[in-house]
Amino acid sequence: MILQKYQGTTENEAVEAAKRDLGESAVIMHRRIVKPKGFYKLFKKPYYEVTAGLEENITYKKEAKERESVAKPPQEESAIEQKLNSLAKLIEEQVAATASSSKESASLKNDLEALAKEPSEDKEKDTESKDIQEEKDMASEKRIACLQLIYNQLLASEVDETYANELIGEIEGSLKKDATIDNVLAAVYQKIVLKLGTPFSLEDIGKDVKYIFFIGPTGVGKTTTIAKIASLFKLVKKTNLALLTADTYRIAAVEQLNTYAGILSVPLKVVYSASELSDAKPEMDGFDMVLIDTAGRSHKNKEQTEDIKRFIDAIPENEREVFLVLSAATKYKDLVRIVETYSEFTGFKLIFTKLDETGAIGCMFNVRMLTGAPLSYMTWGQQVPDDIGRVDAQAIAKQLLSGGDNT
Ligand SMILES: Nc1nc2c(ncn2[C@@H]2O[C@H](COP(=O)(O)OP(=O)(O)OP(=O)(O)O)[C@@H](O)[C@H]2O)c(=O)[nH]1
Ligand SMILES: [Mg+2]
Repeated sequence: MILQKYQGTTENEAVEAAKRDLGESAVIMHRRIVKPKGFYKLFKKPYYEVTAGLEENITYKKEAKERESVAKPPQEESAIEQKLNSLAKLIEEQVAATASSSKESASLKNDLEALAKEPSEDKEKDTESKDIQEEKDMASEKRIACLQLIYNQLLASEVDETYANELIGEIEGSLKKDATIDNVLAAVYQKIVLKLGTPFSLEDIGKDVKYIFFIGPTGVGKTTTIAKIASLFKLVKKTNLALLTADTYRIAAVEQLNTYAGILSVPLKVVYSASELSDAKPEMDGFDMVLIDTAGRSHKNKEQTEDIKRFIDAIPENEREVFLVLSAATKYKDLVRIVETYSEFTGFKLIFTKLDETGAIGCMFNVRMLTGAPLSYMTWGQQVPDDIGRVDAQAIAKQLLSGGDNT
């Protein structure tokens, strides 16, 4: 893992500097404003600093020699805020308990061995090397106990065993022998943030992309999420947008979106088939963004998913973006089947809804790992437009390490 700090007079400038140096795959791990201290603060303005990370298997343009000098975790990551402090404390206590019991048994073992052995000249030397060995064993025992506890926390957050094992395995292989508990925690935290990746935002879409599909199972919150996103873009960013619905299976569904369209003063177009959607394109010429609602479909019904595919294919790939909306409260086993079905016919970005209904958000990490699809938005309630935000990888990582339900 590569970690590097970048500064700028604005946050954007610092992020740009990171991307210039590490490339587009760089993930922003930490952002802060640095206020100059002491006498110089009178003359210097605060500046922005971002810590950017990059997985080592992604090509980094700097020389390997330079890379070595930056591949250190930043200091502030060793204290990952209050939530992790309690975990660190717990680990310390449990590690201490393990260590003292193993020390007792180790000294008993030593005593027995000493009794069994003939006295010799090398006895002093022997005890010395035994002490060193004992210290080494203790250090590795500490690391193992610490990783075991972190592993348990991840499982409690409902991170899938496969991914928890993979994560811990990668950390175990990269830790220095003298790593402290803080180092281990910071390394796991950073790894999770990197694996979650940079969340996607509609603000990042290319200029050709205009049609935004929202697809997913029934009742996950597709229409509500469209209303939230439409409000943000229309009211805050003043985007010239239109709503379009292909969900004509229930009268109430059109009415639901129509209500939001009325409140926001944006047009709503209803289409009954994929060909009607293609035909509606010229009408959409004047708009910068068209949010498309689709009917909730059972992933088990092939005919229904075919229908969604036809709608998506009615818009050329370079003009569209697809969001797969999933409820964080759905069982992971079901989520696997759902994403498998949709992956068969389209690429997508992930939106997770109903975070207010579950304390264990491991499914977000699992689905991200399973599909490789970028995370984007998450919602945590029924209020339009308040209960939505871009996924915050740092916050998710902290919550995963805090073991769910205690948020
Ligand atoms: N608790 C909670 N409820 C939500 C959230 N998002 C949506 N809902 C509720 O979930 C229910 C279904 O929301 P819809 O937006 O109609 O879901 P949909 O995916 O469009 O449903 P279909 O069109 O029937 O497939 C509504 O009662 C919403 O208020 C959320 O983040 N948290
Ligand atoms: Mg709906």
